[in-house]
Amino acid sequence: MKLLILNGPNLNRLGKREPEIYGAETLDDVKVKCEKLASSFNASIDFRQSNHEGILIDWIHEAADTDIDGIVFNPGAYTHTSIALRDAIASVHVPVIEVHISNIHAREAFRHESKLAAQCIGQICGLGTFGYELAIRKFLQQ
Ligand code: CA2
Repeated sequence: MKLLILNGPNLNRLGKREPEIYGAETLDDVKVKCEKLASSFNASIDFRQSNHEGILIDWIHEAADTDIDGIVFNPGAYTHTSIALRDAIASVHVPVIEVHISNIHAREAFRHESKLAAQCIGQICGLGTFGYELAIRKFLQQ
């Protein structure tokens, strides 16, 4: 089992500002946590972050053309805007779980809508970075 963990724009700033919304962990902390969980189930993860929509699209296509079994995707603010990422998810057979650290439904109105969720097998939000672990567990069915 091989999973791709994708992170969108500004998530490289995690732990540096707004800890009341996103917590104190850095993205590296999240990566280490995800790697530990995956390796305890003999699975491997490829953990990536980009601030660029096209790069995220290329990585989704690449996952479909390689041996990736599932994608855990925190698309950042592209969640609320990107038809191109929606189409990228729709264009591959790899299952995707959308993850948000914060509860997007309890925040500003512009964050309530996800352009991507309907193309994903599910959405996890508001549970902090534990959401990444839950999504990994879902793919591993543990
Ligand atoms: O809650 C989430 O995980 C989000 O995907 C985070 C995005 C936001 O645009 C989404 O609506 C929900 C923001 C990415 C991180 O932005 C930071 C801002 C300040 C400090 C650190 C990160």
